Amino acid sequence: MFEYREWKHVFKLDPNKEITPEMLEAICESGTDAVIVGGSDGVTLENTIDLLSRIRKYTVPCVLEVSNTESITPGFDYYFVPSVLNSTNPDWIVGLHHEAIKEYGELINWNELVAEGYCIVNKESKAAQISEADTNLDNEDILAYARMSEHMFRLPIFYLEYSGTYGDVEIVKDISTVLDKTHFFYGGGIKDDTQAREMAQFADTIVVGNVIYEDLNAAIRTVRVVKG
Ligand code: 1GP
Repeated sequence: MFEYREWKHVFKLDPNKEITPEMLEAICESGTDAVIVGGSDGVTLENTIDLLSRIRKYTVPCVLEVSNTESITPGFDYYFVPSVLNSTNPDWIVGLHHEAIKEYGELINWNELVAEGYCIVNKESKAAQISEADTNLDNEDILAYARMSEHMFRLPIFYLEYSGTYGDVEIVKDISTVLDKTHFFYGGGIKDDTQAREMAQFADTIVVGNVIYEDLNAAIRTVRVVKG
């Protein structure tokens, strides 16, 4: 049931970005462990359903990373729900979640829902700006969020989000030493196989996003180095 714990490599596709059928086929047939559908802005019910139905031609597991309630639709294998632990606005930690559960709580299949403790560290990223994240963090601050995820809230996933920029491998290494039961996702700025290999040494799962749209072949190569 919690097969995501076995994933080493995932691609993240943004429903708000164009992708040709050929590119999508290359991604879905690449040998990656899963495809996450998610983005920071412009995610609608329409573009989410469109991307889901196109991905469903392939056997790769498919996850919706929920960024707003309007675009939630049945048919995904999992629903990853981020809670931005370093947000300064409670809406992004529990507020929007509370509203959604108040309205749809009866309908939610809790077995498909996986909470992610997000720590967004790239100040320039859209994700940081939208969620009003406090990115003025040193390594001890980040480690405290990782420990909080595992020991205090017992979250299934801790996600270190560098979205758009390549992160600091030392902090990724340190996080890996404090997480045991909580699964560790790293995402941000992976553009080639060397970077994929470097982060995959320490993160349980690496997430590859933007480079798909910039250099598809480089994106595909990140699968091979991680999956062998
Ligand atoms: C974004 O963590 C993912 O949510 C991946 O980041 O787009 O920078 O690869 P990139």
